Amino acid sequence: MFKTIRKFALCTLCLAAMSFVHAALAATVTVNSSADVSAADGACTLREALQATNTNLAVNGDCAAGQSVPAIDLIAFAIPGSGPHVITPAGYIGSIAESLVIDGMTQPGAVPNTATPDQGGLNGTLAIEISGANCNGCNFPIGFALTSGEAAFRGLAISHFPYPVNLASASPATFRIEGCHIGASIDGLAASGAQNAIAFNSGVWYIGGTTPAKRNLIVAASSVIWSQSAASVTVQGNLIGTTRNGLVPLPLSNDAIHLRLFAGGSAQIGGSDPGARNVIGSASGFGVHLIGYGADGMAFRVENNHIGVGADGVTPMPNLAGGVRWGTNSPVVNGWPIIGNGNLIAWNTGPAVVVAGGSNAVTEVVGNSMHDNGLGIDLNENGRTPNDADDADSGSNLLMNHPEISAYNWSNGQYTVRYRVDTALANAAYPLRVDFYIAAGVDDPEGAQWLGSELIDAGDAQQWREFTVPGPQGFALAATTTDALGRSSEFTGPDRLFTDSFEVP
Ligand SMILES: [Ca+2]
Ligand SMILES: [Ca+2]
Ligand SMILES: [Ca+2]
Ligand SMILES: [Ca+2]
Repeated sequence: MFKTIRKFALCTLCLAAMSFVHAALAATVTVNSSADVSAADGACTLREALQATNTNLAVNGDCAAGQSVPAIDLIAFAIPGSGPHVITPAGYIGSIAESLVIDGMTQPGAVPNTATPDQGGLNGTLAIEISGANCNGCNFPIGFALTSGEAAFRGLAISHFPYPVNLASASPATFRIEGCHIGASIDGLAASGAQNAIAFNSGVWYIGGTTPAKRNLIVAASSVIWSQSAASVTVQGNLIGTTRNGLVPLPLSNDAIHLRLFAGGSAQIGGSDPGARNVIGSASGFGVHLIGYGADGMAFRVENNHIGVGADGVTPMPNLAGGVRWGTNSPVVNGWPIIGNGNLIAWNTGPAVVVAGGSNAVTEVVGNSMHDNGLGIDLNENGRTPNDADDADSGSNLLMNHPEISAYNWSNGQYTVRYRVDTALANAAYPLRVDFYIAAGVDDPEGAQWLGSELIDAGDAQQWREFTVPGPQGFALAATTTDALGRSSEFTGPDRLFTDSFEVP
């Protein structure tokens, strides 16, 4: 019998690394007052500093002039006295008109986070808060009017605004949110009144990053990140729906990350870098909800996150509707979305992963660790879908049949599994890949620990076969089928009959 153990390569289809050329920082305009006035009073306020960097003129004799693009101006902070310093504008401060970094970490007393996602929550200290508590009718403190270059918020707590970071206009510019508390208190212990913390309908967005100093804490009442656009979105290293320790839920009433992306849009949530992991929990909707229209399938990735579980990988932080949902009615071109490469998806009330929207909805779901969700993988969003003879049915991921395991045993450190996939050649793209996992439990047939995989070539279609794979003794197994065009099945099982003996059908 032909048999191949195929090593699972983490990050088989990573996005090409993106790189950006940074212009040198140009003029630095230093804010030395937490007041909100614009007057020749010897103090440079944030309102005046924004004017100085936008107009590239000195303001009131108090704030130095910025420089013109392509220079990227810096607004720094040196407010006297002990912090934290709260800037409480009485009205909208203004819009960023050209490239600019507003960096709260420059304020004495601010300490950047040094904890990696593996080490847990955030350990830094912010020193600058922009609060909307006195800003009647303000949706956000500072808008974005730039149409090129980049704008960044760094090391800021933005609180008491309904939409703290908001881009309503069309812009191809780049936007970075790094080391901030968005919609969270400056101490990182409470939500602070945001509806949607970060909302945009265009642009190239980097929310967080793979270095500790870039990790954000982001909470909201509705969705943390919301877009309906052709934006490009990279979300890495953040704590979403939790306090700064990554363990205490701060509930959301909608999806935590809700991205309805049109052709040209992309989403990278997490990534193969260990520093890319997000913690995503506490949503009444899904942890990550991606909806694609005419999407580039290579441009949707959810990898290496904790979804429904805290930063420690243990503490439940469930998303009620489920972990991740991919939905589309439009054909996906150029590859297919991937939900895999080490996500831990646990404790969600609904399924760990939903693929919905008919036969155009294609998503590879491989290499995750799942347990204690309402269901593992749900194709067609209708609960467990049984296999059908020859796999002629259609629907999300073509309702790919899962492997039928007739028997398995364990000896000498490995499992021997007798199984087949009842999928006729005409009804899938061969070769099929079958992935085996330690199941979360005999009654919980979600793949909790990936063991190995093999390919079934066209010549072996629908035949019973044996596969041997190393693994720890005494567990039930789970398995999925994935065809050569990325269409994954639901999980095999549960089957309690053969957990401790090998029986030939
Ligand atoms: Ca002044
Ligand atoms: Ca400028
Ligand atoms: Ca189903
Ligand atoms: Ca089927």
